[in-house]
Amino acid sequence: MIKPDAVSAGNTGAITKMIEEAGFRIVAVKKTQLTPERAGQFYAIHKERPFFKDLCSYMSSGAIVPMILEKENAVEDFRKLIGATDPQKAAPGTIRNLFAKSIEANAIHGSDSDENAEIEGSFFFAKTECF
Ligand code: FUP
Repeated sequence: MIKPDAVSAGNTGAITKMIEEAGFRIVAVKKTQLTPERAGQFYAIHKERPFFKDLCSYMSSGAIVPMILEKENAVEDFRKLIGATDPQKAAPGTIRNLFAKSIEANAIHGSDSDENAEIEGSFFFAKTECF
């Protein structure tokens, strides 16, 4: 999911190009916006964390671009491509190193397991929207 800071900065195209050049196939993609409630559902795992409320208001502050991606070893390879959560710690050349503004507005989200990729994919897309 390309997050509001990166979409509003006009970086959707540049980030999508990096994703495709890294060998990922885009199975589904759209532009949409979350309500604070839906952002809270997406990040429910963090609901007890001090940053949860700010995260929900940030994640619903503008358009996002969720995608379903396909590749061998996709979860691990995508986490490498996007870099560490905190852009200050993200390796040079990673998406977060190049485009993130802060630990909260960190440009992009990637699923952390195959199981969560299934759950997060169906959060945004019906099976009939996947190619
Ligand atoms: P990641 O899997 O890299 O997206 O990172 P986490 O699941 O740990 O965190 C999810 C989101 O919570 C981050 F993308 C941004 C936000 N976050 C904060 O705003 N502050 C923090 O200290 C940690 C995470």
